[in-house]
Amino acid sequence: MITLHHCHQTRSMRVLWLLNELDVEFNLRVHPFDRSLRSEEFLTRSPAGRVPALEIDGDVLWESGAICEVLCERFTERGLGRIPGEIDRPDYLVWLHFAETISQHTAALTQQHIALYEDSMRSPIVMQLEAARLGKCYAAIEGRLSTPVENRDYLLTSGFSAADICVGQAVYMARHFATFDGFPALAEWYERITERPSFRSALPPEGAELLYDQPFYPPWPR
Ligand SMILES: N[C@@H](CCC(=O)N[C@@H](CS)C(=O)NCC(=O)O)C(=O)O
Repeated sequence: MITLHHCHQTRSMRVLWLLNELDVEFNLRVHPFDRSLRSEEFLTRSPAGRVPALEIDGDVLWESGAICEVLCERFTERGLGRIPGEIDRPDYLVWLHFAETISQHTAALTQQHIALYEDSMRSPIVMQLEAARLGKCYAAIEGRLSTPVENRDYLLTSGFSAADICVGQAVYMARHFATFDGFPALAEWYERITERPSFRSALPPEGAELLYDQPFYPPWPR
């Protein structure tokens, strides 16, 4: 049996979205996003105390990009990965891992806006810089989606893949700090992929404790 260790609205959501999309059986263990991720028990699953962690075939994996690659190679029926030799394989790897480039800026902004609880701890310069860097990531996605290729509805020419899931989920988190203004292709693509039932099922259920309790955090000081 597969068990996903998950916190709502975090990077583990991309693994949850992928598992939903692959339509495989799994257990979901939802953890609070707090110090309990540093407990001795949790550290046996994820040595830096991070989510996601995935128990599969007697192994425990961490790192969302690696987990997504492994799952796509293990469950090939839905064609969400691209194996060595396939034409889109290099682009698949590039975009799947670009999710982390986006997420590191979102993580910094989440720390600045949410985790640091006293205004004296916050840095308006870091906030502005990190939001601007998210804008550069959006520009990269916009450029990719605007490249004149027939049927460029998704990041890969060959169609929807785990790369859309990983980048899409990273954008789901990033949009709390950077709007889609000026990025029409990104906005259309985001709407297209988040209409999927598998994404909807990966959202926090009604009443769940949220990491982001407002849709957008404007630059500080507000
Ligand atoms: N590169 C890792 C990053 C994992 C990570 O930092 N996850 C965050 C949630 S988005 C986390 O668990 N943070 C807990 C903490 O920093 O205490 C991945 O993609 O899995």
